[in-house]
Formats: sequence, structure tokens, C-alpha cells
Amino acid sequence: MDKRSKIYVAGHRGLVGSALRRKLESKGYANFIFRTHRELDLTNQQAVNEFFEQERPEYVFLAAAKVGGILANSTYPAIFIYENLMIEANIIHASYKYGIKKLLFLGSSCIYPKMAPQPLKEEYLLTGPLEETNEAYAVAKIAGIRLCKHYNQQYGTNFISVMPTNLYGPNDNFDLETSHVMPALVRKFHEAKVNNQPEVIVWGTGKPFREFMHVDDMAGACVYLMESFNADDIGEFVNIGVGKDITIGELAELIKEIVGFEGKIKLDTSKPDGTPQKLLDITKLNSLGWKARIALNDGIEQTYDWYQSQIK
Ligand code: GFB
Repeated sequence: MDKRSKIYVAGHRGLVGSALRRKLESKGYANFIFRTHRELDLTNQQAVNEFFEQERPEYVFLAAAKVGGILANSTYPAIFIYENLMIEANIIHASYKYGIKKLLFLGSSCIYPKMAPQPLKEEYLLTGPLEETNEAYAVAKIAGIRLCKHYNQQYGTNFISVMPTNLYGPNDNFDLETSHVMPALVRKFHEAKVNNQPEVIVWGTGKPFREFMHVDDMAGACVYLMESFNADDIGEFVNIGVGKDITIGELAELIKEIVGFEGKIKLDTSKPDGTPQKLLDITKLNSLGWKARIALNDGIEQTYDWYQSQIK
């Protein structure tokens, strides 16, 4: 990529897409194409083809996806599998058809088997059954990885896939029913503090482990990989994580402290735990020369500041 390259960031208003935009702009890239959901329905093949024909992007960051936390994933599996399959298939096929130079596809750490050994190495893909609460989303993301792999294989395209761990940061979804745990707990502890509530409800047993990465680190890794490597250098895909995880109980304690809530934490064990652990093995990423920089504590503080700035 050079600074004048025409870059399409699909999903530029979401958590990952907005971070990619910030990162690319800060590095001096200036020739972007963006479309809001309303302007372009990515599940519509004809609309996607017309958009590529008209705009002819050179580089594509495929950060558009139907995403959500554990409850949304398990409540709306048909929507999660359908929308994600359509978005991926349409953009990846159009990227091939209109001869783009390179594409980066974002998967998710939930693609790995539920009971795979930890940390999760890239080669564990498709070696066992998936976690039930997000199987629909995971199957769609696995299809995306394989679309990239097989288009590269058959058509000689240059489509890279990355598997991020659980991400958080500005522009996340803070809706309590559909969000991931990090934004949900930031909001719950904040509201409990300002309303002087005695307790905050945390779903599940608090025992599952999760690995959290600030989305600015994620965007840094994606831009670094797009600038420096081709699909042949990377292999089928590369994990993007920080190499450390904590339990949901520990996360709740940490957010409680950062927000300054003084009440109690109450577990709601009627809610699902999801997968017990999904710590990524980041040996490959490190060997490609990249490491995360943002400490969890600092990332949560920054996210909490951002959240407060939005609700004023
Ligand atoms: O982040 P999360 O919704 O999704 O939940 P996953 C992580 C853990 O936090 C689960 C617990 O054990 C939840 O039960 N948790 C505790 C909460 N309190 C809350 C709360 O208030 N809200 C939420 N949402 N969780 C997702 C997948 O799995 O990971 C997606 O659903 C995606 O497909 C994403 O892959 C990265 O980490 O379990």
C-alpha cells in the first residue's frame, strides 16, 4: 500500500472499522472509500458488485460483520450466520472479480473448537466441535477464512485472514442485551455508581477466561500486516492477541475499581458462560514482528473515558 492507494474499509463506523480508519489516517493514508449501511447493503450481491465496479478499490479491509455478545449470538443464530456469510461472500468475490491488490479479512477467536488445547494455535482450526453459544457466527467466520484460502489457491488472489481475540475500545456497542462483556460491564458499573445501586449483576459463574485486546492495537496489527506481508508469507491466517487472559470475575473487579463503584458484584448463573477459555497462541504474530502495546488497565480507563464522553 502507498499513501495514495485507494482503500475501502468495510464497516468503517464499527469498533474495528473505525479504529482502522484512525490508524490509517494517522499514518498518512488519505484516499478512502466508505459506505454506511444505509448507502450500501453488503448482503446484496448486485449492490456490492456495482459498488466495486464504480469505485475500483485497490485495498480492502473487510471489517463489516454482524457481531454481538454471547446472548445476541445464541438468540439470533440465523441472522448471524446468514448476514456474515453474505457479507463475506459478496465482498471477497467482488474483490476477486474486480482485481483488487490485497484484502484483509477479520475472523474471530471463536472459530476454534471449544475444547481445543490452550493457547490456541492456528493449526487447531476444524479439529473438534465448536462452542454452542456462537456456533452460527463461528461457522460463518470459518467460511470466510476458507473463501480467502481457496480464492488464493484457485485464482492467485492476495487475501489475508486474521483472527482477533475479544476486542474492546471506542465505538463499541454498549447495549446491555447485545454487547460483549467489556462494554456491558463498563456501562453497568458506571450506572450503578451514579445511581447509588448496591450491586452489579455479572452473567455466568465469573470463571471463564477471556483475552482482551484494545482495538487500536488490533488496528495497528492489521495495518502492519497489510503493509508488510502477502498471503503467502502469512499462511492460512494469523492469530491477533495479547498472549494473556483473565477470568470474567477478575475483569469485573478491575472495571469496578476503574469506575470507582463501591457496591457488590452479584453473579447471575442463569446466564451462559460460553467457552471456558480461548487464549490465542501469538507465536506466529510475534515472529512476523508485531506485539500489542496497550495494557489492559490503560485500555479500560481510556474506554471508560470515551464512554463517559458519549453519554454527556
Ligand atoms: O463477551 P461475551 O458476550 O462473549 O461474554 P464471548 C464473555 C463472558 O462474559 C461470558 C460473561 O462468560 C459471559 O457470560 N459476562 C458477564 C457477560 N457479564 C456479562 C454481561 O453483562 N454481558 C455479556 N455480554 N457477557 C463472543 C461471541 O463470545 O466472543 C462472539 O459471542 C465473538 O461470537 C466474540 O466471537 C469475540 O466471549 O463468550
